[in-house]
Amino acid sequence: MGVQVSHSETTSDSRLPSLSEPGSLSQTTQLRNVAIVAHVDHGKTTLVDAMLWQSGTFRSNQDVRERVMDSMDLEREKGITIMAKNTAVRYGDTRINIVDTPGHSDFGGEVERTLRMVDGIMLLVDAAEGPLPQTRFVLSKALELGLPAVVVINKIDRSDARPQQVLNDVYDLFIDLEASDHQLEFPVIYAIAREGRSALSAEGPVGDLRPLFEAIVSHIPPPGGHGADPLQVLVTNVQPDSYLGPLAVGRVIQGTLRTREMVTLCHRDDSRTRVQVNALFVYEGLERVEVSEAGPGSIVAIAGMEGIGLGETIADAENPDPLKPISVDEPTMSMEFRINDSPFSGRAGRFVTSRHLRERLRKEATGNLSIRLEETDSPDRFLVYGRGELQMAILIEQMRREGYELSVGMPQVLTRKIDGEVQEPYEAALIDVAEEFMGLVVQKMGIRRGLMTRMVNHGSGRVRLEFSIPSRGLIGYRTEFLTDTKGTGILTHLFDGYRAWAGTIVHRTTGALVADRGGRVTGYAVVNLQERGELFVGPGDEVYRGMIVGENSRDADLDVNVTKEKKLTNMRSSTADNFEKQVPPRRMSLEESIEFVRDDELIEITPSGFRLRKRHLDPNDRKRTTA
Ligand SMILES: Nc1nc2c(ncn2[C@@H]2O[C@H](COP(=O)(O)OP(=O)(O)OP(=O)(O)O)[C@@H](O)[C@H]2O)c(=O)[nH]1
Ligand SMILES: [Mg+2]
Repeated sequence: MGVQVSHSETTSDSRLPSLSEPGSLSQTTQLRNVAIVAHVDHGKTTLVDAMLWQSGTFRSNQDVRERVMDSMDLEREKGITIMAKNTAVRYGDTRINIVDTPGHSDFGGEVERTLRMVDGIMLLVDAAEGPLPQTRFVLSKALELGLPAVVVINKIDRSDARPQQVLNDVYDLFIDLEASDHQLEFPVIYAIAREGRSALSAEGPVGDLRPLFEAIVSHIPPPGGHGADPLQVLVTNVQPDSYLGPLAVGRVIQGTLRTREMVTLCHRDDSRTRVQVNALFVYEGLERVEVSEAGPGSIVAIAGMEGIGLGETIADAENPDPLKPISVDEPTMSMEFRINDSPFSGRAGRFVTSRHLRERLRKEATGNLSIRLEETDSPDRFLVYGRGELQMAILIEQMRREGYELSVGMPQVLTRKIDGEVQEPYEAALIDVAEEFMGLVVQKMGIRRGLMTRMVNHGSGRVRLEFSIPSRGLIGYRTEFLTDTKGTGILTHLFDGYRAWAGTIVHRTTGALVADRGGRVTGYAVVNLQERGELFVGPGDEVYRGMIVGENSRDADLDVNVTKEKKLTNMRSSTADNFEKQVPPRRMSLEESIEFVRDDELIEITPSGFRLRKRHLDPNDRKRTTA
């Protein structure tokens, strides 16, 4: 939980505020723990901004950037939340701990474990888009844990908002997910998170966020647990800290944590270790504030917890009684991570060996419950298991920025064999497009073995289509879908269980243009080759043999010479007009590259950028393996 903290305020603990003094905030009736959950982009982080402002966390003249909780570089660049993060605000006498969560389905694991920290959720739903697959996923997880919800219909300022219908859909969703009677009695708040405004009815006067704060205080129960009981802290995150060592973040379920006291770390494998609480923090706005003790319901960060793992329990020193360890849904896909062994290896990166790669991936698997690492028979090759292409792309991008070089293969789905039948993961895909694109989308989904299960026409010119489709079929489809719908379509999907293997699905119908020798790309070669397909390189770029330099318009690979110089005898014809005819190269993003590569290809990743290549750089090796 990447809340940025200044360590300068750390002082000796004797004068620190205690969270369990009578009359202080720790009286659990004055505490609420709530997670904000929704489908991607429905406005969670924006709403947290507004809650921070209106609870007086910032000075009125303070310069605070938008979506301040999205503090990671990649979160800001991509405009999405990747990691769940904690903050706390005050409303009157009540302290409200809020956990902002990511809405993208690849990061569903973050949400799952976050829900174990809270006593209720704010379920945000876009007033135009309505409940989408991730709304369903997060709500089902919350309902399973017995949590109550406050429903926030957000973005009622949208011109296409249809809050009443959306609310009906939300009720249907609760019923469909078998919510209890109590869970069905959720309060509803209508909001414009971007303006920090809310109301109790869709037509009602829109004021500040007081109705939302009131709904949280009255509908979400205060934490249970007794301060005098043996200690139990559920660890939901472990973050490295260069000053304090590993910080365990979690919730005090019962008992009281005190600095300098001994505790027992109860590990997943039933082993135990005893350590001392070196320092204890709670969240306050965007800061971490040191305290001397913390009671039930507190969300804390604890220093000195060397060796603690995610989902494990910090328990009483004498009477350790561990909680059930947190588990999250199984991964559905894997990707091969290997060292970079291209001819350009080591040019740009600081960490290039298999040892570096293994250590980094191990660290990731320890700190992220939804990522698993498997070693292979080769020390240069690892299998990383996770939930989706975006999750992988984020990990790769982080490693690249940290100075790693590596190469990765095409994402693979995880199959299972059940009663002799090979099964593969399926997704429930939900597509929202303008009517005019429907035909094309249905056709493309059909090619990818998608079966339409439902169609709703809102009468607004847009249709909503639901498909059941092998996860495999969706790999690589997003870019094509956006092109086909001129960027206006919405495509979301959610893992929907294992079913029979659907047979062959053609992932890419085009071949690659492959450099047949190394050197620098010439403008002359570019002009001659661009009729064959689309080039990924431009004049001056350095290439090596076996590197993919473009997409062939035919289905087979083609070896080409992109370094060809014009013959001297042709010198008289102008070289300038060559440049005019040049089509600029297509520079693919990492996600696009991941969608593009086939099984016999790799993406080479370095701090200075990435390239596509054939697994076998030597054309003779390639012929041998395909023969
Ligand atoms: N029109 C309108 N736009 C809003 C409102 N609230 C948020 N937005 C916009 O919706 C977009 C997504 O907002 P975020 O707060 O990042 O959404 P999020 O739910 O945190 O997204 P993830 O964390 O990636 O799942 C941003 O462009 C916001 O400006 C609103 O009330 N009305
Ligand atoms: Mg967000």
